[in-house]
Amino acid sequence: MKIFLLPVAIFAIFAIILSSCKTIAPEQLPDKNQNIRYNQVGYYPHSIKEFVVADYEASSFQILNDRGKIVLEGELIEKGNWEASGEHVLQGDFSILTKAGTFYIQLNTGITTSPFYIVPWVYEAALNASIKSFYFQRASMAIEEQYGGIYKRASGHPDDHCFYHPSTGKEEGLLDSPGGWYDAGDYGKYVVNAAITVGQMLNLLEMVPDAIPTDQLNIPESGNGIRDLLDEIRYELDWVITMQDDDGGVYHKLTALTFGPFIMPEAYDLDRYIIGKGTFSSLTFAAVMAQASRVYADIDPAFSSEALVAAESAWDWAVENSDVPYRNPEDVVTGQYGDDEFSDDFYWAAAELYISTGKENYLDALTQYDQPYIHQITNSWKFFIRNMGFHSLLINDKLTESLTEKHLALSDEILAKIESIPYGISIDHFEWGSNSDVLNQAMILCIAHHLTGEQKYLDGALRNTDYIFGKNATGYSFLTGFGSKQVMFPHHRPSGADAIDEPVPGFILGGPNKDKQDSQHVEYASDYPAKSFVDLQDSYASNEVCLNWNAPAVFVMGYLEQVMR
Ligand code: 9MR
Repeated sequence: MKIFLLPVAIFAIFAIILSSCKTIAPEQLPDKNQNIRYNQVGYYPHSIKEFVVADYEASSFQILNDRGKIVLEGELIEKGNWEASGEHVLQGDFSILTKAGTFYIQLNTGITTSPFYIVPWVYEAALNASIKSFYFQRASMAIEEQYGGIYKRASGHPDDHCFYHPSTGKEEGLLDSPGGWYDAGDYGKYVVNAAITVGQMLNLLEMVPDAIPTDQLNIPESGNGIRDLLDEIRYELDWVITMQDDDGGVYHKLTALTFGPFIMPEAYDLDRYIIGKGTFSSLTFAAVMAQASRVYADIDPAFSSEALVAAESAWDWAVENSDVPYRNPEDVVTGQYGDDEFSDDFYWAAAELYISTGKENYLDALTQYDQPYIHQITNSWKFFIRNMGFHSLLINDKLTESLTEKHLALSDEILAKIESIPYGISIDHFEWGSNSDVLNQAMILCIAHHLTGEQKYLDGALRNTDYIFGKNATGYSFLTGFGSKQVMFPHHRPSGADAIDEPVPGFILGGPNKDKQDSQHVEYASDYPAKSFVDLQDSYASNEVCLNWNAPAVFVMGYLEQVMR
């Protein structure tokens, strides 16, 4: 018995030490990883383990443990030049090292990386932080010290007396629309981005019901017997549902007329407006509410029924008002999230409503609004909508015969792309929010793995996730608070205004963006698309945080934590 318990105890102590380790700010570390691009958080014992050596001459590498002992040696492989980064790329592969521990990489020239872990729970802390980041985004609520630690703050944006902008079709009155999450680095709340964000995370819970069961993330609802992820999502849904008009139509957003300065939520004094009402917001609302009606059916039947009624009335409104695009009115400059092509939005809403109700009219709508089985990267809040429909149908065993084959064909295309790019990742085209493109493709691959059990899809998802944590042309880890080369100045109002050096942890940054829409405010160090990133607060086009960039990170890490342990 004792012999059996000892390794378990050592393992548990190791886990506690690791999870309580404070991540080290980059200036405390020697700048060791300029040329070696690797997953700075680490790798699972049984995952593929690759790294890249960029623009640097070396021929072999060693993996050393934390006592400096060489545990593995290997050759670097020539991968050619990558047009997107302008770099000459070599690759190292130490997948055969399956031992748990702390390790670092050393090249034959002597340069080394910082230490990283190989452990079965390698993404646990990053996953928990990426969920907790939604808590830090809560509007209309103070972040108490007992939950937020040094990131405690007062409540802001009560949103209990919001004016109707004329674009809503209303001329008078006020809307009580409190709660929900701030969208990003700004303090706006946008229905369409809320919908895709929540939808992606609910997808995971429908696909893998045991994923992310924790009720111990230290949010106010922790310990209530409902997993924290569902409590956190509910905080958003309770706001989203307030955005429905009496006739079923859904308002587009709740923001001020302009973006305010970098101040804390409680210092904000701009008037808040309910703005726009259209087909896009109504359909994405219908989709996510229909999905929520299933996921919350057992834990809150009353909310579940309310959500389904709301979803069907939003759908009915959209059928009657099938072409009402949203564009910012002249006096509004906050995020637009506009769309004027609705067939994919009808498709997602029909898919969720069909799964939830089984009604023929929604099945017919799936045929009427049939979509090409593609993944159009960039602007995922707009273009990933059709994929949301495909994924929910597949996950809920509907139309699987026709969809599975197409999903796998798309996944194989993504794998072929990974093979073709020297960095072993799936994108070479970088626009605003490119990190979410990488993660959305990892999500597609996770679903392919779920459907088939084939290792190649899991490997693809892992390789893309390595990109997020440092195996990229910037060398940054793109999750705040994690990695040895961290982003310190995200475009995130509380992080900029709270007088704490480290940004609020758990946020995925936008990532490299060749279009550099903010270049009048900041100077980028490189013109190469894959390097078009700068860690400056003013870089909203490369260094902002956003809900729909975190959601696929939660999906992917939640899935990996489930299948890789
Ligand atoms: O993520 C959005 C990106 O795809 C668009 O190109 C960009 C410009 O319209 O807007 C991004 O979304 C921002 C939103 O409009 C307002 N909140 C912050 C979002 C992230 O930058």
